[in-house]
Amino acid sequence: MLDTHESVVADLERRSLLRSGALLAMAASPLAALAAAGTGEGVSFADGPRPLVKYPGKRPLIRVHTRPPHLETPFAVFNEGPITANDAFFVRYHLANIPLAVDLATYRLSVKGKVATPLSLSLAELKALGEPIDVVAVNQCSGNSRGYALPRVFGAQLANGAMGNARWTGVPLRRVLEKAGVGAGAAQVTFNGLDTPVLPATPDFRKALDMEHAMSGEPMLAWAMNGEPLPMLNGYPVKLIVPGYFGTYWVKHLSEIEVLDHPFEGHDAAFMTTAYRVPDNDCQCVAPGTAAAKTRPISTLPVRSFITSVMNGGVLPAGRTVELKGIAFDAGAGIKTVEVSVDGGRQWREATLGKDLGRFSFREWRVPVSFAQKGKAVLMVRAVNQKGEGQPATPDWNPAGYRRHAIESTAITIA
Ligand SMILES: Nc1nc2c(c(=O)[nH]1)N[C@H]1C(S)=C(S)[C@@H](COP(=O)(O)O)O[C@H]1N2
Ligand SMILES: [Mo]
Repeated sequence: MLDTHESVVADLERRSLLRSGALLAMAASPLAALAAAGTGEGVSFADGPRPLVKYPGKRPLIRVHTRPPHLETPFAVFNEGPITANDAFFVRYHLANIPLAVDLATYRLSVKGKVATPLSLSLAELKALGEPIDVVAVNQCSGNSRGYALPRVFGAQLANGAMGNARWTGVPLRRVLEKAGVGAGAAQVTFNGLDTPVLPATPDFRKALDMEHAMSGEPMLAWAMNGEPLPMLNGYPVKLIVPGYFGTYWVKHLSEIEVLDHPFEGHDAAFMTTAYRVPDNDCQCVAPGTAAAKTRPISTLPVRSFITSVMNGGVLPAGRTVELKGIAFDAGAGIKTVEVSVDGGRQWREATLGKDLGRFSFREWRVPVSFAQKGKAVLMVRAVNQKGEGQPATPDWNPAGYRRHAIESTAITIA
């Protein structure tokens, strides 16, 4: 597996180097910004439809970039069911030195800092800490759907496939911290994985949670995803799961947990203190094109909903009943209602919710609809959670293009 992966990565790097000159020239062209939407994935990319690429353990996924690997799930996958298959799950890394294999004979998870007893746990020792728990939870990248931001923003131009829903098995983070013994002055806990930067000037990828959140019983250390060991590219052998929070906190290849008696800061805190921040106000948004006066770390998932059974540019028949199907999710209050419009938002009808797999999971929905007339139609879906939170009709904006959660429209043809 090591060889295959290395040669795949090397080959991809060569090809992406060859192409990068041409791509840069295109991106710089004023016409690039005008490139039309309307492909299946619907993002106005300067370089046209995005190629699929095959990595070890994965079916062909959309190549966002290759060094480090950044792969998006083709949207049609979300119509296969509420659980995202391991081989279809998206992949995101920030640093190019990623582990291609992890030897369980030498792998250790260290727990250190302001603890009574520092720990160094093998995977077997971690598993022996208590009864395993299970949670079905959505991992969504903060930048999911960034490619739709208007005005456009820097960062990976993602469509809607930088998310996935899986059943995670592991032990609560609290169990591990209790075992190490956390002192009274503990403020934050930091998490580091086995991936490292290529250059010393690049900050390592480390994340922090407040002590209270870390001890809440919700964050967990998972070794299994949908009943299988974690795929290498999704964080083998252990990944931090933070239900309801954006994927940036879900540290992969977790190797180091450190308890601090002060807020996390310094060079290696950049992914908390510089990146992954949102405007510090209620909407976490600013006027399009402006900067935020004050920011805070991104945190929980807003309500989102998607139609999965037909995509932009799709065709549905006139004059008979068809079933629309999709998914909705939030940060864990749970989805209360899903409504669908087939006339561009004038009238809405309630969908029937599918099986409840837990409050952090995708919730499936279905609704029968019919179209009397042939021609163009705009489908829309909106969800409300148990707290009464919904989705804005027009997208709000922030400089990094994080947290898109507007009501989505799907333009189709009735034939
Ligand atoms: N070790 C490590 N963990 C990481 C990252 C990373 O770069 N390195 N990226 C984070 C981000 S931003 C996201 S969106 C999720 C993506 O999880 P996945 O690649 O398993 O889908 O991993 C998170 N955990
Ligand atoms: Mo992310």
